[in-house]
Amino acid sequence: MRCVACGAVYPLDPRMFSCPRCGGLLEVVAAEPPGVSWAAWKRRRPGVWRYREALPVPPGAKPVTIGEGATPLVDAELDGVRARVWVKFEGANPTGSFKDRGMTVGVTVARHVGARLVVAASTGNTASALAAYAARAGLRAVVVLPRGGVALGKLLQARLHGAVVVEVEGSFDRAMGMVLEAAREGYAYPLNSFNPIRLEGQKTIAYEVADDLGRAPDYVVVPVGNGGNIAAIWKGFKELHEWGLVDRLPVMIGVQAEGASPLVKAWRAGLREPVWVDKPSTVASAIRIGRPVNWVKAIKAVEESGGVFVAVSDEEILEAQRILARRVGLGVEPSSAAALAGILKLESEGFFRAGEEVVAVATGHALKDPDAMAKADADFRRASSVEELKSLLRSLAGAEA
Ligand code: AN7
Repeated sequence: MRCVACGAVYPLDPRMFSCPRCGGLLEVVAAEPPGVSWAAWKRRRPGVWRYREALPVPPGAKPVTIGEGATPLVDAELDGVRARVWVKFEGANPTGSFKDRGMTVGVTVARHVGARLVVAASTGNTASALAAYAARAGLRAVVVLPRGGVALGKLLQARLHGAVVVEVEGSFDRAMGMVLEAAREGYAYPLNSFNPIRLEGQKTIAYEVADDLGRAPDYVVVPVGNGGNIAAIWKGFKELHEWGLVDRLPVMIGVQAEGASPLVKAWRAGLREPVWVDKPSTVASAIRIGRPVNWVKAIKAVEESGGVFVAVSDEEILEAQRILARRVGLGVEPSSAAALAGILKLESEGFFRAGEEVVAVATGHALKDPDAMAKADADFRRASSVEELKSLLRSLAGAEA
């Protein structure tokens, strides 16, 4: 493990969550797996564990898996957009978000090192993923959530899988602060993204995109909350590049909602540290985060790759959600739609060249957030007889013609 702040290097320790020397964030340094090639990997079933040599899992550990990863990479075929937009639909994971990739690895390691009780603060998706993987592993899960700040589907999912759900007053950032302190004092094994082992699972988004396309795309666009995912994906591409499995690197673009955009604010001001947002506010509740714990890694990913951070409004997010639902056929939650909103904004500024390949990481499923769907459109028709139904069908067929 290496400290991203001071560079100190340590042996892999799944119970070390910050640098003992300076308190900085740690990352796992993955050695080149011997004998690895696309051909060898492609002989295995697709999914996170196809790439197991590149994951920090001890040989004796039995994977806690529910079939995560292997999500579709969909050609969006968007008219009027010069770039070629692909959507990596992470909503197709077992609990409906990319968090499953991190949890399959994180919970596997937690169980292997003897953890009985696991904990995470969450805006919702981490909570539902942790709940499901802990259930699968036979561990007790506690999730700490901002009261009133979590989409209904995620909240109930966490309970469905049997996690203890703790609601706290205030924002996600307060919940995260509480979990950090309790975890540091050893009360439970934490599976938030300050745990670098979880992020190792999430880097497989990069592996799968390269596996499917046969190359790295020009750009990868990621909605950013805590900043763990964009850092994990960048790390994944860098490893593939180091190991000769892709011949170039993509440019990473981080998208935040205007009302919760500490990293965009910093970026615009030319700072390389975030400008904390005390009361983050956006329709995209998953990324309603004002103090991203992985800010160092997220800024590094964007900077090293030559990318940018962009902010999008709630209206732009909901419009992108509508486009994905009604033109592409993909139902994504608002936070995920932020990726396409960012692409459309950059496209309107002439950012992309014709034919450039852009992958939008659609992080979570629309079903997670029924209230957002209701707000987007809850216009229902009624028919009290078959005659009324026929008349409606006639008028619709007429409108078609
Ligand atoms: C759908 O579940 O932070 O930048 O606690 O659920 O790695 O934080 C969720 C984050 C994007 C941002 N899209 O990823 C949580 C949580 C969706 C998300 C993000 C989240 P990071």
